[in-house]
Amino acid sequence: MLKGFAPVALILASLILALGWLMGRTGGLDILAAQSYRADPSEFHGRHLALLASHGTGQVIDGIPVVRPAPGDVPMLVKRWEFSPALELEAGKTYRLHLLSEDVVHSAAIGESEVLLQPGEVKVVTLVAPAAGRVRIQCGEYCGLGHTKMIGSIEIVSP
Ligand SMILES: [Cu+2]
Repeated sequence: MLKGFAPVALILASLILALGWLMGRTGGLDILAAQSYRADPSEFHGRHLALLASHGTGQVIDGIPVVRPAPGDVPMLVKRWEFSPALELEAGKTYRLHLLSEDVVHSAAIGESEVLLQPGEVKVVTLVAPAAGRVRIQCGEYCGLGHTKMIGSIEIVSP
């Protein structure tokens, strides 16, 4: 009896795990595409500053300015140990995060996806803001002492 049950239990357990994985995937964030291009750092800085000036909310989280960008392109500077700016995104809208590392190799783990960030190369991550809550954005490449605390802020707001 027990002898026959063990393989069945194993198969059942695998099925449950697979199902959980699938649900975790579909329940996650929609990352539509990731592309890359090379950028001139000072030109990129200019775009970043322009975004802060035009869409900054005036708030600051842990020294990082908060921006509520219009749907579309959002230039984000990445460096030890921050993602700037902090974002407020509107539920259901599509954004293209342009991520540029200014110092060493970092990565951006967003939802279930992760893109490697080499200095000088912009990675574009297209995402649809989920219905509510926060989107986790975090560095996944060891980049020094503050690495484990290198977590950006993306909050979903209603229109
Ligand atoms: Cu890191």
